[in-house]
Parts: sequence; C-alpha cells; structure tokens
Amino acid sequence: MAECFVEMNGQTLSSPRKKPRRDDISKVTVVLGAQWGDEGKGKVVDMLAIDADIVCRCQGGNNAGHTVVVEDREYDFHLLPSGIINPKCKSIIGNGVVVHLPGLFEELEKNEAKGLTDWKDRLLISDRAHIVFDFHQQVDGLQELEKGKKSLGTTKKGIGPTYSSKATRNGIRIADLLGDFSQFEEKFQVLAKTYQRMFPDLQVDVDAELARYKLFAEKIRPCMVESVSYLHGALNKGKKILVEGANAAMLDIDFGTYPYVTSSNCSIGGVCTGLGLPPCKIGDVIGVVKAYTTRVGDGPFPTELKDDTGDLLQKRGSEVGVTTKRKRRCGWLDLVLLQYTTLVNGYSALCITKLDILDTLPEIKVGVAYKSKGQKITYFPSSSSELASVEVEYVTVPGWQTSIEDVRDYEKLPHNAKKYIELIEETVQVIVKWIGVGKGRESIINVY
Ligand code: 2SA
Ligand code: GDP
Ligand code: MG
Repeated sequence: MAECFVEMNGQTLSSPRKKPRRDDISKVTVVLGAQWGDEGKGKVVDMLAIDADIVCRCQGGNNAGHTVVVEDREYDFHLLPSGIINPKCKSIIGNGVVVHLPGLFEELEKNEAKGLTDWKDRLLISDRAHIVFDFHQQVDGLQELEKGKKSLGTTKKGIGPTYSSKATRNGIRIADLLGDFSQFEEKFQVLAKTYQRMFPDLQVDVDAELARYKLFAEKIRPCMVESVSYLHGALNKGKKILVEGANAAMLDIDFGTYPYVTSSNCSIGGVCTGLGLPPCKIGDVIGVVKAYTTRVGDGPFPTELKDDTGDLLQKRGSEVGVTTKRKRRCGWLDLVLLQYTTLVNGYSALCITKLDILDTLPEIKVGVAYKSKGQKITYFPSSSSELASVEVEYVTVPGWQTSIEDVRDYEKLPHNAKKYIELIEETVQVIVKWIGVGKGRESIINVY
C-alpha cells in the first residue's frame, strides 16, 4: 500500500486482521431534516456541537437557513455549519456543498459583528466543493421566470444551475480557483459563455469577475483542505464528527417531491457522497421533525392548512424563510411522510421541535394514512400529481392548552403532550430523544 496513504490517515498500518471490528470503529453522528426543511436543525446541531470536534456540511449551499439562538443573540447560518459558534469545533464545508464565495464572506462578516471570533482557525473548505458564481444565481432567476406558473419557488441562490454545471462536468471547483489561475480563467470563460449562449440576456462582466475571484482565492487559500483524508484521519484519532444536513428529505433530488425539490441529496446518501464517508462510518442518524409541517416554495403538501389554523401556526411559529423571508406554508404533522423519510434515512432517534407552538390548540390533527383514487396506499407517491391528489386520513387528538415553554423534564409535560409524542414514536417506530419547547439553546427536553 502507498506510504502517503498511511500518513494521510494518521494510522500505522499492521495486518487488516488486527483492525477493530466494523462496529467498534469511530462513527459520525448525522442530523437530518425529516420533512420539507426548517425543522430546527440549526438548534439541534448547536446542542450536539458541545461534544463534537468537527461539524460538517455535506450538501446544498446558501439556500439553507439555519437559526441558532444563544441568550439574546440570533445567528442565521447559510453556508457555515451551525457548529461554527463553538470555539472548540472545526467546521468543514464538504465536497458536496456548492459555495458562493461572496455570500460566504458576507455571512462571516455578519456573524463577526454578532460576536463570532477566530473562524479563520476553525473553518475548512473542501478543495472538491463546486463554486456558485453570480451568473448561476442570475440563471436560477431566469429559469424560474421561464417556468412562469410552473416555477419551483427556488431561493434563487444558484443551487440548481451550479449542480447542473457539476453534472455536465463544466463546473469549477475550489481547487481550480486555487490552482493555476490561467486555467481557472479559461474554465470560467467557457462556463460563462455556455450560459450566455443559453440565456442571451445574461450579463457577465468576465474581467471584473476574474479580478474579484483573484482576491477571493487569496482570502480562502488558508481554509482549503483535502477533506477526505482530513476527516478519516480525525476519525482514526477518535475525534467526534457531527454532520449537519441542509434542506430535508422531502427536498431530496431523488426521494423528494420531484421536481419541487432542491438539487442535492439531502438525505443520508448525501452524507456519504458529500464528505467521502462510507456507510460503515455512519453512526447515529438524528431525524429532526417539526411538531407540525411547513414548506416554503411550491409543490404538493397534503396536510397543508389554508385556514385560520394554518395562519395561527405560521404566526405563532414565526414561519418565515431565513434566506428569502418568504412566508412558509403550514399544516398538520404528516406521519405518512415521516414513515417514508424514516425508510430512506434510517433514523436512530428523533428530535421533535416546536412542540410549544401547538400549546394553544384545543385539538390537533395528525395525518396517518393516504388514499389515492379512493384506495389506501402503502407507498409514498413518487409523482407530484398523485401526491397533490391524495386524500389524507387524520386522527384527532386533544391539545394541552397550557404553556410548555418552561418544561425541562419529560414527566412534567402535560399528559396530552406526552400522548402526542408517543403517537409519533409508535407510528414511526423510532424513539424521540429530544423535544424542543422554545427557540433558545436551553429550551429542550432531554427525554433519555
Ligand atoms: P433551491 O433554491 O433550488 O434549493 O430551491 C428548491 C426548493 O427547495 C426549497 N428550499 C428550502 N426549503 C426550506 N428551507 C430552505 N432554506 C430557507 C429557510 C428557505 C427560505 O431556512 O427558510 O428562506 O426561503 C430551503 N432552501 C431551499 C425551496 O423553497 C424550493 O422549494
Ligand atoms: P433549520 O433550517 O432546520 O435549521 O430551521 P430554521 O432555522 O430555518 O427554522 C427553525 C425556526 O424555529 C428557527 O427560527 C428556530 O429558532 C426555531 N426553533 C427551533 N426549535 C424550536 C422550538 O423547539 N420551539 C420554538 N418555538 N422555536 C424553535
Ligand atoms: Mg431553514
């Protein structure tokens, strides 16, 4: 075996027969959105980052918006892993992420003003990550315009066009920017021309962009890392790695409500491809589930409430997009959807967030089955039109009509709130390990 491999992983090699068994090796903990996003992943990652050495993003870009509330400060992260505020943690932007450098530096500056310090010592960016250029963002907007009424409701952050460039193998990676600049220039010109041919109205000031990127290159050079050897080396040394999924299973390009999805794998597969981790290194998979359902952007949403209760959830839950400030659509908890994403992601535990938002409701409905063309179905519809036409069967449970914001002990939750949690556990067959009862870092019940 090549010697550099031995050094890269920080291990002295002996016979593979003496290696630890697969179940004894260090594993990463993964936090994934179990619905259509905005479940409160940022808060969960912030909580788990206390015990982590490294927090990684593996997919998506600055379309994501993750909120962390610490005392009176509210941080919103888009490209940065939410663990960046933990001074003991390294933060890695993995190879599967698409990076808009102007957005990244804006985000860093904004968070520096809120008290984020020393990020330069802690932020690492994979040299394999693809770059989102401003023209990708313009193209995102133009494609949405072209679709007219059939638009997807994207965040217009250039996510789709950048992953398209990656898939057509015209994409430009961080390593290209930090390598021979003349080759970067050439690739940039080819890519810009390709899009200008497709969109004649597209304005790209190539010279100005190249000059700008020359400066960005020097700014990010100290952060660049070959993240595969870095992460495996860290795992071999027993470091604790946490992965923060962005967006969510129902927005996954393969398993979500296609085409009303984002352009990456936001379910468990994206952790392997977006960081170079094999499945045997995946440990706990924590599914973050909002106590009701929200969706921002277009597409089918079977349990959506277009009535006063929907408005109440939107207002009480402050359901507004962190990136685009769009109002989020709201509806009842959908356990059919949750059973489906449990199949895809294999959660080892759930965190139910925003249970406090249901405090005032006398009755709560929960979707427990779908009927398509009058027949109960045992699969989750792949087609958007079938999903849009399903009839949802609900169970109605009594609410608790008291504030649970100050509860920190599961046993002290009102009886009906505990029943609500048990209904989720029993239907999905996954334990609920944490329950969110407020925005703040401290507002969480540790059930086990
Ligand atoms: P895109 O921009 O190509 O990824 O959009 C495709 C679909 O994915 C949805 N999407 C999201 N859904 C929920 N939350 C997201 N992050 C922001 C937030 C959203 C915001 O935290 O609130 O501010 O609007 C997110 N990012 C992408 C998007 O709405 C499209 O339906
Ligand atoms: P993410 O994209 O999954 O990280 O979630 P967002 O940050 O987009 O949206 C979740 C919102 O809910 C944020 O405003 C959080 O501060 C807030 N939040 C998270 N958990 C709780 C909770 O348990 N209760 C309440 N009331 N708010 C919460
Ligand atoms: Mg969000």
